[in-house]
Amino acid sequence: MIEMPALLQQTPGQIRTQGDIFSEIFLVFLVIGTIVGVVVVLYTLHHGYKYRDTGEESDGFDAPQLGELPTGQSGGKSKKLFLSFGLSAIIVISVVVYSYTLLLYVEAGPTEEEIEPEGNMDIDVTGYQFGWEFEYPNGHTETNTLRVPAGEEQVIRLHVTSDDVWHTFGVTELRIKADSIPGQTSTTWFTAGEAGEEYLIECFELCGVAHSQMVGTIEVMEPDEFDEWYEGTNGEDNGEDDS
Ligand SMILES: [Cu+2]
Repeated sequence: MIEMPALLQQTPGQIRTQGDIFSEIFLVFLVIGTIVGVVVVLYTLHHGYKYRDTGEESDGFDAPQLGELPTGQSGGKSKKLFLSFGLSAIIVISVVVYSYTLLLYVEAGPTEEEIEPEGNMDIDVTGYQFGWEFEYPNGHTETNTLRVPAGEEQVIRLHVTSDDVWHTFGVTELRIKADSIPGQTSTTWFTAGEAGEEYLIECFELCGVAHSQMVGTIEVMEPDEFDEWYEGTNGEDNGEDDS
């Protein structure tokens, strides 16, 4: 969907996670910010030195006297000003367009072509005071533990809502966060990665006395193990991962 410089590209076939995207945006901003910062500081120091007060008449340079107002610039200098404004505008607009394009991808998630045929699982998440309920496509529900199959092309889509007050579902390690608001559904997604991993789920919206205990775990299982577990759950639509 998005063309990236070769340096920043992922291995082909691998889905770019939200973590990848945010690290990349951070890196790009860091590099551009460093370059711009170095140029501005060097330019300032250069001028500070070039136009320093040496006590003698410099050739052709008409330094303002104390109390004298600068009369403005013309010719070459206004061109320089125009150029610097132009360059800044180009840099800022490019960075805005670039981040916005990536954030659109973060919102939408990988496209159908990027995912394996059965690599898409929709899970409903409901926040309540004080915990998380997960409902699988077959109707099976779990509290505070979200079991998911491993796999870099296994995309888990979460549809998050709330039963009572405002909460926010978030997993720092996966760089995902979604509002949990009664009457509304917000969506986020992740790929679980390797089996055996565990991620901490936390509530990121102060929601009451036990807000800090409103935690859960994402357990990443071997796909076979997951299928076995999932088929044993008491839903009506056993064995089907996609709804
Ligand atoms: Cu909460």
